[in-house]
Amino acid sequence: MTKKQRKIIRAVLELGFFCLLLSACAAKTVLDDLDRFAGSDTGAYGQAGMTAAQQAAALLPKKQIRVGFVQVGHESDWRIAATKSGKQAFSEENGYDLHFVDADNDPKVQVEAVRRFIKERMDYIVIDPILTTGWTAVLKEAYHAKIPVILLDRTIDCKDQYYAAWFGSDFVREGEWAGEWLQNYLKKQGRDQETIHIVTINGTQGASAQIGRTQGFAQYVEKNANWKLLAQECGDFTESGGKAVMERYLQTYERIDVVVCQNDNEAFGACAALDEAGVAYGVDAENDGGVILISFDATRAGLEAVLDGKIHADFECNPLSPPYAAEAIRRLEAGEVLTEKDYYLPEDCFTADEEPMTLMIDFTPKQMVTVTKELLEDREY
Ligand code: GYE
Repeated sequence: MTKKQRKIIRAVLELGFFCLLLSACAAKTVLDDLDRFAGSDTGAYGQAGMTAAQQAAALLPKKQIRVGFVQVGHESDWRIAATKSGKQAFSEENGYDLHFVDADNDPKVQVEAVRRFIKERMDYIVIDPILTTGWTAVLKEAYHAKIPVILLDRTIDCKDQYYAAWFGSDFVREGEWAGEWLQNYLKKQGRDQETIHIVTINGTQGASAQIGRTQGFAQYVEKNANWKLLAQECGDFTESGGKAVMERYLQTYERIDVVVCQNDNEAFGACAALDEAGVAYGVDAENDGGVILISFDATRAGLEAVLDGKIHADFECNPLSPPYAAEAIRRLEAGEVLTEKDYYLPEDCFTADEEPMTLMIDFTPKQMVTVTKELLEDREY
């Protein structure tokens, strides 16, 4: 081979290598430029359809989606079910790199976690907010960093442009269901003229679940002149909190007819306090003046207590919102636009009554569901 020939071969090889390098760079650019929200001057959520870059990226091997998820804590059975659902929905198998933070009921920890997620450039941020307040500044930061935020469960006071979607429950409606049930139940018992002494054990003060359930039930307190709301203390959605509040109530009030617990764990705490004080409660004791217990969440343990006749009625709050968030992310990744901001999850109202009543609110009937052993076996949480 002559010198000239070798030179030509080297030039061809170099050119080939250069072309390879170029195409690798091009692929990288496609990935880097895969700004899901490119061209959207309305912030993180304004784009419709798939761009050429997105279509090209769809052909490349899938990258893991980095999700920062800050959870309220681990205060209740409901919360444990919600966390389990989140870890499953955002598992490695499903293509996620999940960064999970348990805020242990500390709002400051939640905001700090979100700031860290922004700094670490997560692809998405998922928040179950402890409180409704304190979110605007940090959500603005996420918005300007073009990181979509998905809210689960509790709501926040913040312009809806700062989050992509919310999946959760209608807490006011849950409170109304409880009120409607009690009103009908007392009527059935012929107690609609009797003075009914009610205490409530509220959830974490300032959480939208607490605010909504309180508001919904209050409408029925107003409507029923014979209901006397004695006290509304905070049990922080925990069993120990519920027990401590119930103990105080038992020391303070001579007569209590109804205890409204804003979640199942508080109800378990209330049962423990009633047991210790030797006060009768539950379906069997009721005709002898026993206390009527109402609860929210309808977790497995809660429904077992309904089946045992300890809790009269339990109003479900669905903890399985994370799969909805994962579906929202799938759609955003595909360049689709979410048609709604706020999505309500399906939920039921449970009773041990074999002839469950139909609750009617705003001309919308809600048929209650009787708890059975079979029903419990089929439930996910
Ligand atoms: O009722 C309670 C939990 O935010 C709806 O928080 C949720 C509430 C739920 O700890 O058990």
